[in-house]
Amino acid sequence: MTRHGTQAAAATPAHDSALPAGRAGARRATMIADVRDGLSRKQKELPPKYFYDERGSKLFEAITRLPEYYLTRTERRLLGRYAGPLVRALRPRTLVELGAGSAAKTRVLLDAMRDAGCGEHYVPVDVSGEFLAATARRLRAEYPGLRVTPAIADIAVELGLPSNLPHPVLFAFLGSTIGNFDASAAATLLGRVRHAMGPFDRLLLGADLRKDVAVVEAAYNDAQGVTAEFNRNVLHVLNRELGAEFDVERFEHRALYVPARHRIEMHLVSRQEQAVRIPVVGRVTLRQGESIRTEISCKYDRPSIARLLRRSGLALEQWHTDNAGFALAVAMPMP
Ligand code: AVJ
Repeated sequence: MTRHGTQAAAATPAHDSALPAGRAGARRATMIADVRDGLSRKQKELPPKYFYDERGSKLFEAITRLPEYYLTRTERRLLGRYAGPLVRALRPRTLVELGAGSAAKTRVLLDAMRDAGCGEHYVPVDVSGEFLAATARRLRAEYPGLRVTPAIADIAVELGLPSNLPHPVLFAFLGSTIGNFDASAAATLLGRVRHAMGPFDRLLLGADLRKDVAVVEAAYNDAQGVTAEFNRNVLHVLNRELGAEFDVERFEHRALYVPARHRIEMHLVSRQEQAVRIPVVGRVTLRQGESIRTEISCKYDRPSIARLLRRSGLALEQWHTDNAGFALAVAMPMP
């Protein structure tokens, strides 16, 4: 698996060959704390950020191309229509993208900036360091005049932005990733963005909207089972990175809409009573039918987005939507 020589392999865990020992150690410590905390709750939980190792990132890419998963293609259509006018009005010198992933939609914004003759600096922020490095390399080749400064950070904790970014900055938080955070965590996160903003900076936020429950549930229960594999991938990640002993086949994918909370929840349901050994963390037992919640994906409407922004010190300035039920919001800092 690793391309390290034996010496390096002895110094750093084999699974983290692309990362320096310090960062790998920090990721491991955070993961242990997250797993210990999450799996000791009454409703067991694991944070969705651990889906995204290389395999998980590829599975997510495959999800975005599924017929049932309307979010990505709807957002891209909206971006195609509104990125140009937004960029021409704002003339951003820097684009900061939170949760950048493979930056597929980023090109729409970068192209608009290039066409308007205004973008100098691109800062993709993501937890997945491997993916980020590959993305940065590709974009540097595609946009020769562009400075690309990737920031590896868990945006739930900090944004990890370089200091002295040239303003105006356009912050983009796309894909409805905001939906992975409950209301208070989302306000904290957007408050962090607000804190980094100057008066002429803007936030472009992609948000999935409330709609027919069957349509939303189908998007998270695709016929090909890609989402199920994506969901179970978090167990593969814990097995590899912590030496956990999850038998992945003993867990079933479930995604259901919880109307009272306006959100999809993804769970891994234990097919049988079982005990799972996780080194350092300990032994975790599950009853038959007991689940681990692996993700929430909140759905919004205009008032709930306006409220969330207000709680974060931001004001809703523009709202663009279409009939597929996805929205692009533009927010400005409240003075
Ligand atoms: C990347 C968090 C926006 O919640 O729709 C896709 C992740 N989970 N299918 C989402 C996801 C299951 C996705 N986000």
